[in-house]
Amino acid sequence: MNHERQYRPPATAWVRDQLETIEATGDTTGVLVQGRPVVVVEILGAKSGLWRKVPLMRVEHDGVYVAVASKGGAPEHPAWFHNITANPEVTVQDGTETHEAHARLITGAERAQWWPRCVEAYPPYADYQAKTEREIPVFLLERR
Ligand code: F42
Repeated sequence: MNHERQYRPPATAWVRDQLETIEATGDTTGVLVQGRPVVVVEILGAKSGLWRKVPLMRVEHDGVYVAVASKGGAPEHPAWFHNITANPEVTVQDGTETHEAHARLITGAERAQWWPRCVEAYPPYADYQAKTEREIPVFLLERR
C-alpha cells in the first residue's frame, strides 16, 4: 500500500524536522510538543495527487482519534483541511502502529463532546480557538 504512495515533505522546516525524526525511527513517540505526544496522519493532496504526512497532536479516546485543524490559531484552515475533505481515507500512525481511517468533520454536540478532550490532550488548543474567528475544525478518524 504505502510503497505505491508518492510523498511530498512538509513546507515548514520545524515540521519537516519532526517528521524526519519520526521516519528515521519508525515511531512517533520520539517527538513531543510541549511535552505532549503526536500522531502522523497521511493525507492525499486534493490537486497534486501526492501524499503528505501531517504531524498532529495525539488526541485519542477509547481507541478513537481526532485530527484538530488548529494551525496554531491562524485565521485560515491548514491546507490539509481541504485535502482531508476531498480525500477522507487516511492512514494514522501512533507510536509504531498504523491504521486506516475515514475522516469525518464533526459539528454541534459531537464536536462539543470532543473539544474538551482535545484541550486536555493539548491545552494550547484553547488559546488557538480564542485567537481565531473560525471554529477550529475537528475530524473524527473512524477506523475502517
Ligand atoms: N497542525 C495542526 O493544525 N494541528 C495540530 O494538532 C498540529 C500538531 C503538530 C505537531 C507537530 C508538528 O510537527 C506539527 C503540528 N502541526 C499541527 C502542524 C501541521 O503538521 C501542519 O504543518 C499545519 O497544520 C499546516 O498545514 P498545511 O497543510 O497548511 O501545511 C502547509 C505549511 C504546507 O505544507 N502546505 C503545503 C504547501 O506546499 O504549501 C500544502 C499544499 C497542499 O496541500 N496542496 C494540495 C495538493 O494537492 O498538493 C492542494 C491543496 C488544495 O487547495 O487543493
